[in-house]
Amino acid sequence: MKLMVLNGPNLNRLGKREPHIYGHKTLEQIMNSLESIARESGCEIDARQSNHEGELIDWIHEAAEGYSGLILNAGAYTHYSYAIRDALAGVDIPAIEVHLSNIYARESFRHTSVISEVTIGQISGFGNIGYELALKGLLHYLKGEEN
Ligand code: CA2
Repeated sequence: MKLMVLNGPNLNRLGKREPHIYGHKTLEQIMNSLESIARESGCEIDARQSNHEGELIDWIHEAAEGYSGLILNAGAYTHYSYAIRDALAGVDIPAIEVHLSNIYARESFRHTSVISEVTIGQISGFGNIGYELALKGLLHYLKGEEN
């Protein structure tokens, strides 16, 4: 089983600035550890990052062809990108939204996610562990397990 993990704008700066908000680990470290956890569960992770909305949209379309699910931290696009929302709505694979920080405990413009309605769930505020929680939730969903 292949899963795509997408990270949006500025997340390539993780671990370099604002560690009090986003932690000390780099995106590469977080994705490497997610990949090994995924491997233990018998699935493959394809992790990508882009600062460009259109590229993220192209990758969402690509995920629909040959990937079983999607984990997405859309960064600030979360709060206003109807284009990313439409892309998610237009594909048939399940997506989980991740945020390192608790977006509801921050500035009011971060309290809105325009993509959560088209995801199966959202994880916010657990730092880098949020990606592992999303992986667990996505695998649970894909296996069709009961609660
Ligand atoms: O909490 C999250 O994961 C966010 O998606 C991160 C976005 C932010 O716009 C969302 O509201 C919440 C921003 C990521 C910026 O990451 C940086 C990391 C280090 C230095 C500068 C930016």
